Amino acid sequence: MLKLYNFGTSVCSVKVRIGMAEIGLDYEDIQINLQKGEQFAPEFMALNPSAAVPVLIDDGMIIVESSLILEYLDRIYNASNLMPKDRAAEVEARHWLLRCIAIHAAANTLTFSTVNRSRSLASKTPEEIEAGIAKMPDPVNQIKRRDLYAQGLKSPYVAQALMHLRRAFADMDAALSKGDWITGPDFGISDIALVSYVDRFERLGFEGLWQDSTPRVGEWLAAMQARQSYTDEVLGKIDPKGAASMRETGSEFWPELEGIWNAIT
Ligand SMILES: N[C@@H](CCC(=O)N[C@@H](CS)C(=O)NCC(=O)O)C(=O)O
Repeated sequence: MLKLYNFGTSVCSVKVRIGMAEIGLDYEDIQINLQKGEQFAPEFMALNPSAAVPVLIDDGMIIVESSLILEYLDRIYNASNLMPKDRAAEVEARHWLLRCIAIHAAANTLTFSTVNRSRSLASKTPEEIEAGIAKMPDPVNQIKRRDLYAQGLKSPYVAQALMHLRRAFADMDAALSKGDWITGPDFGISDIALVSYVDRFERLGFEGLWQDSTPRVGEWLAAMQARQSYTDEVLGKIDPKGAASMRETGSEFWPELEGIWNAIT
């Protein structure tokens, strides 16, 4: 049986779980609690030295990177039915799978510079925060995390994240002007790959990122949220109290974030 190492609220995990639900794949669900630091356990880091979820195990083969996992599952277990057949649309879909790396980095930046920063500063000592950061295997990710905690929304990583998101939402909106789904008339792998990130921005109370300038993104998100896979893999696996608290805290940052967003072209 497929084994998926994942964590309930992690956007990259949600992405793969939604894909597995859409394909109709059962799996052994192995939870790695990122808040408790279980990603740094030597047994888990032997599977993924980057100390990150998701990790898929298929017949002993270890597969990391959520976009790669999605593409693999669709190809091996779903006759590539989620990949567009049209050549240009397939290139678009593969480009979105690659762009997820920058979009994920943006989700990470906006989560850690706002809600996670507030929570950590309120509940941990500076030494505890630093000890957590020091466990991150990538020294550049450590620098980023320190900066997000030190500067919050004033960090240059925030401007970088917003630059990627401006382009991504504009491209999504343009794509959605031609069809109901990201790569055309058929629901596909790009829709699955993108939804967890956009959903996270909404959960942070940041839907102003698309409401006025790229409204098709919001309509598409609502269509994705109406699918059974979203009900099962997001609503069914996220603590409603935690979700309400994320939105309440995140919304307090929106006025400041909106000012930075409006300055990004
Ligand atoms: N590009 C990777 C990113 C994986 C990643 O960073 N996952 C996050 C959760 S969404 C994680 O496990 N972070 C570890 C941590 O917070 O320490 C992918 O798409 O799979």
